Amino acid sequence: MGSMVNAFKANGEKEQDRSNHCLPHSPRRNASALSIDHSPLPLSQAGGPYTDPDNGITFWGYTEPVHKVTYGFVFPPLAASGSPQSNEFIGEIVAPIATKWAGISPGGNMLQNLLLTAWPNGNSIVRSARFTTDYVLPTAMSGPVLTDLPSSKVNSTHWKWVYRCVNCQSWSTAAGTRSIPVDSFGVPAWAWSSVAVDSPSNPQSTFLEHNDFGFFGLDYSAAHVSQATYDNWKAGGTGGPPTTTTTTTTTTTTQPPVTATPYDYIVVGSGPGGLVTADRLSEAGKKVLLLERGGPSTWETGGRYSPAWANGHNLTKFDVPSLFESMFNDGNPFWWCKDVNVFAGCLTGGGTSINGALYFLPPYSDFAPTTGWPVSWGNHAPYTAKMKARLPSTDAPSTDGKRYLEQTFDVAAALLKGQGYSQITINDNPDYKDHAYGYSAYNFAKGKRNGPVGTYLKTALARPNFTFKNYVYVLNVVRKGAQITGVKTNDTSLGPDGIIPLTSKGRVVLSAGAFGSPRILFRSGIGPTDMINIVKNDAAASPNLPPQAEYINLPVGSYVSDNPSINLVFTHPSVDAYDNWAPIWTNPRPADSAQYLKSGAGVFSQGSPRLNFWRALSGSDGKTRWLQGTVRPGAASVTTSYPYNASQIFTITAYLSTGITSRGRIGIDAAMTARALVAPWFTDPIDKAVLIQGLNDIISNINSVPGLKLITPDNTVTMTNYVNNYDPGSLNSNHWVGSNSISKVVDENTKVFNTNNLFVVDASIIPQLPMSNPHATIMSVAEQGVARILALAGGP
Ligand code: 6FA
Ligand code: ABL
Repeated sequence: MGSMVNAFKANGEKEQDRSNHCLPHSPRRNASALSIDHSPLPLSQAGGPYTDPDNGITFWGYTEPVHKVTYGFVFPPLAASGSPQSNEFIGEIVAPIATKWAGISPGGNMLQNLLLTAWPNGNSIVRSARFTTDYVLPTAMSGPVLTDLPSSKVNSTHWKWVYRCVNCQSWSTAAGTRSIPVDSFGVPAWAWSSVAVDSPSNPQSTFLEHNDFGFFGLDYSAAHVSQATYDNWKAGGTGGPPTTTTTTTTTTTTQPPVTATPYDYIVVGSGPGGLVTADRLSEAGKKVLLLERGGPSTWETGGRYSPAWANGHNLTKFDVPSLFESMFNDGNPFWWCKDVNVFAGCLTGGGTSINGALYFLPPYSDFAPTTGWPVSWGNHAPYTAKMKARLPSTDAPSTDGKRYLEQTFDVAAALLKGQGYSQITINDNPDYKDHAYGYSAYNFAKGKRNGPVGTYLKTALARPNFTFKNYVYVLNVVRKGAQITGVKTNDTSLGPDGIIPLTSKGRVVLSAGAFGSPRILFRSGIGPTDMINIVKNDAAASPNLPPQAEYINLPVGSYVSDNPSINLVFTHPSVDAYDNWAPIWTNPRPADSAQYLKSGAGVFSQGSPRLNFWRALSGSDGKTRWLQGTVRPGAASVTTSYPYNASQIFTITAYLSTGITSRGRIGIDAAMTARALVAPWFTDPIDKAVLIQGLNDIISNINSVPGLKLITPDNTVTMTNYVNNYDPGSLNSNHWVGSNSISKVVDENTKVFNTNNLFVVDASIIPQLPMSNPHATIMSVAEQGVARILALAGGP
């Protein structure tokens, strides 16, 4: 692809690239997210004060451990209450020379934020303030005035940019004024690249998207010095004690000792796996504690992040189905996990509170012995039936029973019929997955997101033996050899050192997701040696590891899969691209929002997908692989040489699913960020060949549908080249499974091997990709998993 102007969002990439390469996250902005200030990030990611020996300036900042770049800030004194804050700060970026450019967003997210980027050019630093409202290359930001301070330099090992930034604490955006939270806690974001910018002498140079990014917690309220000290530093002066303006009074009152309540079961994570598990355990009368690192989501759970147009209607972003697409272009997406470098929901409901809500009952093949499930799991249907009874699906979610915005359904149905597909009601016939299509099925009810939060969590919360806590980050399990005695959290009000104990026969169930559960295991001394060594080298985490003789070596993080997926973008004159969903949060079509507010009906009661289809394909290795397709109005990116009508675009995403043979690996880096160490897509070239075949089949009869036009790829690119040149990170489908595969890391009762009382129930135990978007399969797995845990002797 080479360098290009629109480098943050390179041509041919699809939406998922945001998850891997841009900054999808940001700190909170509303009441529910405020409690993130309770530091849900592991301590190892929190910054603090340090003095730069070159200039004597005391900065508050952080050296991220992977690329070893330091980002620091220092502010003038906080204004007296009621007065406006000063609008400047001094900052620095100190980077090893391998850093070809680095960037910092003090506000903590890429969109709508002050972004400072810098790189070396010969012996000088070239830098700029930039801004963007979308995940594209940020461009010059008007307002900020940058002055380089004298200690900026480039030498053979490092470059350092020390700067004063004026008009930089607050800035205007189309959505109002944004500010750095100078009087409280913030989560700045950094971006890093090993690829040089296109024209290093030009501050406005284009450059390719960052290779890496991350976050750290910073107490901005502490990062202030006296005006005299600040004035000295901003004028290039050095040294001087940092006369802090905040005086801390040490209280001598002794707090009463914290007492901890023991539980029969501690479930970690309130995603689909954790909610089913916790509900069923509490239903059985056990004393259950469910811990969730994030905050509330839907209105019913206490979430209050609502669009202005729904004021007074008790509806949040997580309630209104059509707001799904706005998850990806919000300036303050506090719901993404900040220490997982792909999309993952860190809030009540986990992924099910932010996902597309496609809900497909698992076919028999999801649990067939050939897929890696133990034979004893073969009779799985009763568990799916239990789930279906609790959470029914609907493919006509509007409260008036009508379907809306169905043009893409009609066009895609015409195409598929020509290839011998039959229309079915998808969840009436879960095993019919070859040449079948139907209306997209969702977990919505009464015009709103429902999922496990609206069902399982609700019944659990009604029981006196069930306790749910938000904003509690589980760092590790506490264990003595094989016996788990409790969990260590970041919340010291819950027990001495944040440790919550188990009752004598108690058990812990990890449901922290395909990235979160492996990380907890590594931090508990369970996993491959290289991962435990990373924990050992982390000053904050290492003291919590058990003695080395008690490490449990298991392939945690291996055998990972996710669907490789490719977007095809089309136009058709009948299609309403629904403004590509862009205005739904701020400025929706008035008739549609009014209809929804009045009766829960209309376009707003559905997500974005309109049609799903499946077929089987055979590979040159004699194996069968299934392909799933999802059709939706709009598109994340269009690359075409054709003129086209943007109001008529729609996307078919093709996912390769059950049967894929590629596998990857999940692990942590030195910052304890969970990430794919080996990407799971196309490690077997036959997967790629089969997907290309499937894509070619999808468009094989395109000329039989009058007016239908494929615009991405266009006729200058063959399908094979389109797939070959697809950004690898963009193949991500957010359907990660397998990092604690059953029979490899957990036994057939979901118990972690070589432990007495530690279990995992979430996407991570699924040994092979399910047929469809996975959350229904995950919940149904949890139904069987928790039944087995309850049946297993020796428990509470
Ligand atoms: N799946 C579907 O079936 N249909 C869809 O339409 C669909 N769409 C999406 C989607 O649009 C996006 C953007 C994403 C990211 C995923 C989608 N998926 C879809 C996938 C589906 O949501 C996931 O496969 C599913 O949620 C995974 O379920 P798990 O139970 O395995 O894990 P989660 O990540 O949902 O939940 C883990 C929970 O643990 C979170 O709430 C997290 O905050 C919490 N947690 C993690 N670490 C923790 C810790 N250390 N301490 C306390 N809590 C922790
Ligand atoms: C899923 O299962 C996928 O994980 C999501 O990626 C997908 O949504 C939903 N279901 C709905 O089909 C897409 C959005 O439609 C895009 O707009 C978004 O950019 C993309 O997810 C991000 O991965």
